[in-house]
Amino acid sequence: MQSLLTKKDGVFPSVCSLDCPDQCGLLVHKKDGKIVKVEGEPNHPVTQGNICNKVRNMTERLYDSNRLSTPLKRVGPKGAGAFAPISWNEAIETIVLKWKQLIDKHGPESILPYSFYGNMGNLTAEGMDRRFFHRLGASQLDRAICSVAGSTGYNYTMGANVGCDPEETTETKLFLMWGINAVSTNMHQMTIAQKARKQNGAKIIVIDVHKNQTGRMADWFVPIRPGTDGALALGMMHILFTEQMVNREFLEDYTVGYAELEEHVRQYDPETVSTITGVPVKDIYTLTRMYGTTSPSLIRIGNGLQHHDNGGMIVRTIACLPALTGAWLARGGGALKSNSSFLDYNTTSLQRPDLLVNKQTRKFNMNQLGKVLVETDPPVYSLFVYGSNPAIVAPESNKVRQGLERDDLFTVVHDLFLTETAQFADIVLPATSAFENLDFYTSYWHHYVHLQQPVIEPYGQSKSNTDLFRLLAEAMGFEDDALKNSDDELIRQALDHSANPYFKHVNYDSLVKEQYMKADRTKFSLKKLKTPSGKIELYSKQMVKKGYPALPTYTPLVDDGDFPFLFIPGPNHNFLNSTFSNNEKHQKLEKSAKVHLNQEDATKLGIEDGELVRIWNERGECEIIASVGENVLSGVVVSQGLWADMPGKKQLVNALAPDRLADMGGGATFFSGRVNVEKI
Ligand SMILES: Nc1nc2c(c(=O)[nH]1)N[C@H]1C(S)=C(S)[C@@H](COP(=O)(O)OP(=O)(O)OC[C@H]3O[C@@H](n4cnc5c(=O)[nH]c(N)nc54)[C@H](O)[C@@H]3O)O[C@H]1N2
Ligand SMILES: Nc1nc2c(c(=O)[nH]1)N[C@H]1C(S)=C(S)[C@@H](COP(=O)(O)OP(=O)(O)OC[C@H]3O[C@@H](n4cnc5c(=O)[nH]c(N)nc54)[C@H](O)[C@@H]3O)O[C@H]1N2
Ligand code: SF4
Ligand SMILES: [Mo]
Repeated sequence: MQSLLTKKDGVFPSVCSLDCPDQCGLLVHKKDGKIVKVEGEPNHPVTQGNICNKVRNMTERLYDSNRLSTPLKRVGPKGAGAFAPISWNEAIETIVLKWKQLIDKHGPESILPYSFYGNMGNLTAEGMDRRFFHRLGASQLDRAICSVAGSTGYNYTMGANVGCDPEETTETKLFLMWGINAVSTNMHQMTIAQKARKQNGAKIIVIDVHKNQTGRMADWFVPIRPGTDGALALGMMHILFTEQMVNREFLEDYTVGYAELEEHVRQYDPETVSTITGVPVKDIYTLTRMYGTTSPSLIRIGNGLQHHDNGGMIVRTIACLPALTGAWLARGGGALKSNSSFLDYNTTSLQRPDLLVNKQTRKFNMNQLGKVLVETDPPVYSLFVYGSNPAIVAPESNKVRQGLERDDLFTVVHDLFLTETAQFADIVLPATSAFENLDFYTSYWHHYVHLQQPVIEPYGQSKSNTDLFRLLAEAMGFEDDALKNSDDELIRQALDHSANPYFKHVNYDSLVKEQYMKADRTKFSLKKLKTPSGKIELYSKQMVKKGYPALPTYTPLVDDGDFPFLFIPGPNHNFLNSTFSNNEKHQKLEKSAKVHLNQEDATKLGIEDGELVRIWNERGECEIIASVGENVLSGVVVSQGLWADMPGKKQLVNALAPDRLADMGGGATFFSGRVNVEKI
């Protein structure tokens, strides 16, 4: 492979590294060895040259004057942000010395890695780091912050993360965007839906708690009370059965338990469901009749609706709907939550769990970082953060902060910026951007795997995650070959995966030639799903074994106290989680943090549009500008964006979010917290 680094000027293929389903093909324009422009790759079969505003402005972030270029050590109190540059040698020696002392005194489980998908490259996010921490014997991290509750629920019904091919949704006639803010978070699904609307009269229905940009673009916006979507889906099943809109042949051939389900959903009559969900009875009928009589129909299941106490069961339930109508049989029909199973690669070979000697090594759920740092005994004495910004993104942020402030906690952060988490670090290490690394990427929405070749040299003294962990392994004296493998070798090992029938034709050499390759979906069969029965499981014995009801069932949110409002602190359009929240360009595009309130509620509280309000509960408080109107139901408040606190601005919404775990997979419950709101 000829290195792109030797060419100082030109336009080079690339891929977006961010944690976004679209995984766009990019073209990177380079001049004098620097990136001057990032645009969409017009030939990319799915993303077709369009990219979001965030990434069109990526050069501002890459060359932001605040980007880290050297390692730093803390020279003031924790959290004060006083740091001095040091050499890589000193940084690595300090870490290794401290870790060896901790291991001698408290064992390796006193060290905890904390990471997520700030860069979705598989080597970067879950490659050499996993090998290193396995070999170290560090405490393990359960990476449950994003989508695991819903995936677990979906898999009870469908067996794996398999859904409709988004490229086929050009033929879809009815889109149910369910708990997804697709205009901001999956823009190409929205582009396809709008094209289908124009070309074949497709309809777009949005079911959400907030009439945001996606809701405003819909043909019909259906507002719903948070955490009640399972009941709506069951009410739809009730009508589908009673009005004979089910496909009995499909149910017979492809599912398990439809007779039990038919009996079971009698209790979810439209009146009962309307009382739970706040959706009017006539709307439940209209919605169901449209769904029951339009083909192909697609339910695009979002992440928002599973960030709830009952998120697993909600997704498990919604995932049953397309089986009732047989929507799966039509091109562009069915459901799409995640398609990641089509692109499963060899994680065992990449991550090498065999390097972990003590299989009983303790494991902590990343959603409870505050609790882990403050309450765990024996304590965690060292935290190593990379590819994540827990001071902002983790729930119960006041508790997280209390943990990060501990004097006896040795914290290392590897990032491109001095994030809010890095402010609390003892040692900060500069990270390369994705454009500086070799890696491969697998989308969780479309069916393509991409190669990223390094386009530019590392910024300043920054190092990639894989280089960093190879360096740490050497400094710790670990001799294992697995910790010396090059990035090339890691990719070859990961792509060698005959167990995935959709992926057999993909290998490193072909990927180098092609740049991106599609999973072979022809190997997919609805009759050979990964459920125990191989069929779509409307009735699940597996769930009974785990203590859940066998049939999809409405479960309410957990009681979170008496505060009057449910609080939904969602992401925003111009940031990606907290990424870009520190870049001036993106802050300007977003203007300011806002909280949406219903007009009636605001009037009662004497709050006017544009006024600063205080939002609080027993976990914390924020002060945010109110946006008053009809975009949320009474009793619901919605904020957008993971902003950091700034001088005079308390806007860290996760100060209010609960760290309870969802019903399945240990998922996060960001959107199930109650708050009070008052005028300041
Ligand atoms: N611009 C941008 N794009 C992103 C991200 C970002 O931060 N910014 N983040 C990326 C990541 S990591 C992820 S996981 C995805 C997330 O993207 P999405 O899957 O779109 O998830 P959210 O935006 O969290 O929530 C989606 C919608 O769910 C709604 N919602 C909340 N609770 C409920 C409920 O109980 N019922 C219903 N029906 N709706 C509800 C919210 O109002 C919101 O409109 O986006 C990715 N893309
Ligand atoms: N209130 C609320 N909280 C949420 C959510 C929500 O909707 N509402 N969404 C949740 C969800 S779905 C998710 S996925 C999480 C996301 O949480 P995080 O994964 O923590 O996401 P980011 O805030 O984007 O932080 C990623 C960090 O990785 C850094 N980074 C990027 N590339 C690299 C690299 O190559 N190496 C290293 N070492 N660092 C790198 C970036 O600079 C950035 O600081 O947030 C969760 N938190
Ligand atoms: S953030 Fe999403 S939409 Fe934007 S360029 Fe990256 S993959 Fe495409
Ligand atoms: Mo996420």
